Amino acid sequence: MELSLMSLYTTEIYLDHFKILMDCLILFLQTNLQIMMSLYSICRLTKSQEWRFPDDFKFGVATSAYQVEGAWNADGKGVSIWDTFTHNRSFLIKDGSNGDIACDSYHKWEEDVMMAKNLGVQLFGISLSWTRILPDGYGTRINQAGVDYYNKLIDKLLENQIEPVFTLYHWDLPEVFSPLGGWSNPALIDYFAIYARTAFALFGDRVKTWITFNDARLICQTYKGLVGDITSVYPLGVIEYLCGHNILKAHAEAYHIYDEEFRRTQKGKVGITLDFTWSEPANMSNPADVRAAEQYIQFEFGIYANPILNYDYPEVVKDRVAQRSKLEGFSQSRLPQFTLAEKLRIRGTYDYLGINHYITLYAQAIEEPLITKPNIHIDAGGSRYSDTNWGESEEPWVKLVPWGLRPSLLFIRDRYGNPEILIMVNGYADASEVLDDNNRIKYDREFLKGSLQSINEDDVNVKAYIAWSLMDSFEWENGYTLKSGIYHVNFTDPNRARTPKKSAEFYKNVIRTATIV
Ligand SMILES: *[C@@H]1O[C@H](CO)[C@@H](O)[C@H](O)[C@H]1NC(C)=O
Ligand SMILES: *[C@@H]1O[C@H](CO)[C@@H](O)[C@H](O)[C@H]1NC(C)=O
Ligand SMILES: CC(=O)N[C@H]1CO[C@H](CO)[C@@H](O)[C@@H]1O
Repeated sequence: MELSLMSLYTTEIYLDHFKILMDCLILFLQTNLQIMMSLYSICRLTKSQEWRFPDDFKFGVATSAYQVEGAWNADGKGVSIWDTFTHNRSFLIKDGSNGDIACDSYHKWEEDVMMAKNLGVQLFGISLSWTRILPDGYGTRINQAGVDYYNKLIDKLLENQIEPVFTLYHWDLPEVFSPLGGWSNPALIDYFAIYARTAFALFGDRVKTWITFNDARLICQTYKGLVGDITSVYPLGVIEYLCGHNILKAHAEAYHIYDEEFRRTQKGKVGITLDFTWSEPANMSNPADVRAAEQYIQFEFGIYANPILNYDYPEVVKDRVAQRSKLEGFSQSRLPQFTLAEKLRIRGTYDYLGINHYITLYAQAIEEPLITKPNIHIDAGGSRYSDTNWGESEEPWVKLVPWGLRPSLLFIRDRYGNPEILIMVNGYADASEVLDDNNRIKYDREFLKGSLQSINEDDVNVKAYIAWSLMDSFEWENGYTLKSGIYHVNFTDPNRARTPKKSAEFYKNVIRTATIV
């Protein structure tokens, strides 16, 4: 009995202890849960702050005239080199197609604006068709129907609180200049100046961001913006330099026209958009590879950036072309020289810099090639390759290498005094009609992160991200086989129906929250 009482008693004591222990444990867990909860929210906050864009950061989408407008000969539009090229040399276009109708944006512009509005973008990048405004290219007369088209578009954008960003030249040169050798002919500088002045005068009351040229390198180093069959007719290693020389001068003229005649009243900004392919030394500890990478960057980017953001062509470009030209028997360098007055006129002609970044390549030193035909790639002196481990898109040249953007932006910061930068064209291309474009989302997310890291950690002055492209369009020599759009376009449908892809929802959320989600 005693014993049983005793055991009862002890059991009770044990139970009490147990209860106290349990209470303790619960209290312990609760406190820790609270600590963990607050730690979690702090972590989440820093995490989201980390991926949050500054308040003044702007997002946009872009298209270009020949790629979307169609209406190639409507209402008095003149003929451009891309009209001629696609009509007369359709065998050079992957699917034999052309931009005669394209996305039919000449008629469907209102829907385009609504798509941009649905995404919530602050910026809409378009290019003007030179021959829609000045049909003969020379500018002897203005085509009012073309002017009306851009006026309607601008007004609709502004009505929806979207700022237009206008590129003057996105490769559709008036055909009349083709027999003159395209941009290799300095006569084009004056005609471009007339066109630029006309555009500023017509639209500059409402358009505040101007880009003179989209991608000088692609204009000059491929046939894209020169004349139809440039590669077969013109000596490589000569024409690229003549073309670049004239484009730099034409850009500077347009800038000065804006500065002297329009800036005071219109208060806008003028810049140029350049392509930056990042070249990474194949072996960082090998000085020859480091040099090869630097040379590639200077031949592709510095050759255009340096005269504008610094002064004259980069030394290494001048030296190497002069040296090789001499060995080839040229009496002077294949790279034309700027006069002192020209260097000064080009220097500083930017309010910001537009950057197109698509790819990264490894650069490797090679033995100095033997003297053969002049070639800008040989002038650059190196070889490049991409890593087979890099994620590939359906178009083999577009690799998923997001880390190349940051060093490109750092290069600009360090060499050119941290100018304001707009990331203009940066988009993933796939070859199939997918609406669930998960690869595009992955690509965009990584590049947006790269942009944000550059802003937050490197203090690079990136002010905007303009995604390429609002919708699938005519992708130059790839015709309609490459798809870069956030919206799908049905090119077999006479109505060119547009459908948002999955990436539309992604980009919309990024813009709405200014956060990479
Ligand atoms: C990189 O270059 C250094 C210096 O030339 C050399 O010692 C090293 O072996 C190279 N590394 C590779 C992986 O080739
Ligand atoms: C594209 O449009 C054509 C013609 O209207 C239609 O037959 C086809 O189903 C459409 N394709 C898609 C993917 O919507
Ligand atoms: C032979 C030929 O097809 N010529 C065409 C070249 O392109 C221009 C512009 O589109 C047409 O007007 C020509 O008929």
